[in-house]
Amino acid sequence: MLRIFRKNKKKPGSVQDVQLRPAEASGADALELRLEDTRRQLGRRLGALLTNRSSIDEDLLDEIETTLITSDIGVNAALEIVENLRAGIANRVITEPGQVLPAVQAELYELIEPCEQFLAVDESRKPYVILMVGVNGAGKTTTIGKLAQRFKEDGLEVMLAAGDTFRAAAVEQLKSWGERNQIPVVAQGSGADSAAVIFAALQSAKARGVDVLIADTAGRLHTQHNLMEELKKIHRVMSRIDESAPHEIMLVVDAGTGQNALNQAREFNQAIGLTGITITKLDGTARGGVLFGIAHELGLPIRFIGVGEAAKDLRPFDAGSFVNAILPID
Ligand SMILES: Nc1nc2c(ncn2[C@@H]2O[C@H](COP(=O)(O)OP(=O)(O)OP(=O)(O)O)[C@@H](O)[C@H]2O)c(=O)[nH]1
Ligand SMILES: [Mg+2]
Repeated sequence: MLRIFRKNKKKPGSVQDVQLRPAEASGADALELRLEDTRRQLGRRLGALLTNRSSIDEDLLDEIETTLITSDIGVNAALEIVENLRAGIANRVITEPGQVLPAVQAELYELIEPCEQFLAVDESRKPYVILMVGVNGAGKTTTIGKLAQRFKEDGLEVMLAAGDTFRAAAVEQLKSWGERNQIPVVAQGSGADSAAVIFAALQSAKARGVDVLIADTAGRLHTQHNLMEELKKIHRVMSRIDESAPHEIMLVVDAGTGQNALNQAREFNQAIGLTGITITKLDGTARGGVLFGIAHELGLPIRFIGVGEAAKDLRPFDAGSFVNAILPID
């Protein structure tokens, strides 16, 4: 049986539905507030372009294109959006300036909606194995802690593997999340072989009938050949115990790195094959537009977005809420 993590999925039937969707959280937790910097960068600037316009001209389309590109959406995605607007104008679907902003919103939604694919824990896989990868400081370990807590609240039995054996502090960081939430953490001393730790954890998780095993790994750059080979080795030793494992290879990227996050996604995907992405620190950056660039270029499932430090701030990616938060239409 497939278990959908967070069952509150409400798929918007049309672009109109998206605009009418209520916010999931209110007050300081509202997504709009958490994504304020990106909203200012993208939504407000687009809005300002369109106020007091009496007609649509080529200059306006150019300015929209520039705004999209400078909001980290990426050149290709920006060009495509503006091309579609141009077609809408030619077909007379868009006839007045007031229709432009909703059309951009619809374009952004269409672009990113296919990436709204919630993480589904397949309960026939025991354990369901998630391998977390990414560059240094992206938010891997924090995301594991938040995820583990949420799985546990969802009634699943969770185990963590301290596969970042480079720094003793990394093991401690994972252990403290585990202790806070009474979640077992399999670890060995620093300097241990990462693949060996993860292998032992998977054996133990299987023996104990744990539902979900999440494996942490040390931060690395795709250019560090040995470290990328290490990830492949981890993959190989896991499949010796369960040939379908890992069931999810999740890249964690820091939204604040902008176009670099897109590069990381491209490179890690090429090197080891990703099944999902989590984008963190959207609460502290104006560069959230990069999600559209990632969606446009890679089309990988965007599993979660991180909008703060607390466990509740790791939210399943919901395309409609995301687009509404950064480009609200009054
Ligand atoms: N504001 C904010 N901070 C976050 C978010 N996610 C992670 N952080 C912070 O980012 C910092 C780095 O997070 P880690 O989880 O240690 O990153 P990591 O990828 O495990 O780093 P390495 O193990 O060094 O590769 C920590 O201070 C986290 O609290 C987020 O969504 N919002
Ligand atoms: Mg870490």
